[in-house]
Amino acid sequence: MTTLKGPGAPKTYDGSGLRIGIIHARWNTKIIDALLDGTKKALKQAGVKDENIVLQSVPGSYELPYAVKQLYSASQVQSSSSGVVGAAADLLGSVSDLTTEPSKPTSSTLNTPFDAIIAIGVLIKGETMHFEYIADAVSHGLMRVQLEGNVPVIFGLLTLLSDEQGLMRAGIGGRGGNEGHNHGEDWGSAAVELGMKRKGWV
Ligand code: DLZ
Repeated sequence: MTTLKGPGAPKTYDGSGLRIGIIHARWNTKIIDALLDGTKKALKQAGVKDENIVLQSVPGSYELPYAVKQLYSASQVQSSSSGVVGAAADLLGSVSDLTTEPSKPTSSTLNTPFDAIIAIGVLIKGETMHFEYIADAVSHGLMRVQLEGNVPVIFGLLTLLSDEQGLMRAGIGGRGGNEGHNHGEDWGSAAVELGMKRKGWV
């Protein structure tokens, strides 16, 4: 059944030839983790291979635009060099420094430019103006990165007025038996569609 809101009936794409980067903030981890699950589920359903999904994290949403830009630049430099040497290796090292996760990009996972990058963050409004400043800066920053870098950047930033809004949008709500909808699934599908459009295949 189609609903009034949302991206409409999903289109089917073969994402098996795509490389997708995901950068997520670590603030509000429970919601982030559910969104990541939804995102990866949609990517895999579209055929994107595990080894072509590179996951990185940053402390908070404010760091997302820089991290997306850096990850994409590193993959571009790497693809135009004949190996992980010189400047490419230096850049790769600085990208790896963005996270403490064990699954850092390696020479084998960062060998062609990404077809799309998904930026995921969860901002929850507090008592101060922090929320407004970060939401505005990140929205504009991500748009700049995608237009100036010529790479699709999927806007996975939830700007929420309450925890409950976040749980519902991550599909882990629960009031009245309604768990909500996991927006990560939409972001994964959007990344595949835009990745294909970037390649000019559709
Ligand atoms: C400081 C801050 C606050 C108050 N709230 C959030 C939030 O709800 N979601 C989020 O992703 N990040 C938050 N941050 C952290 C900032 O995004 C950023 O990491 C720090 O200000 C350091 O630059």
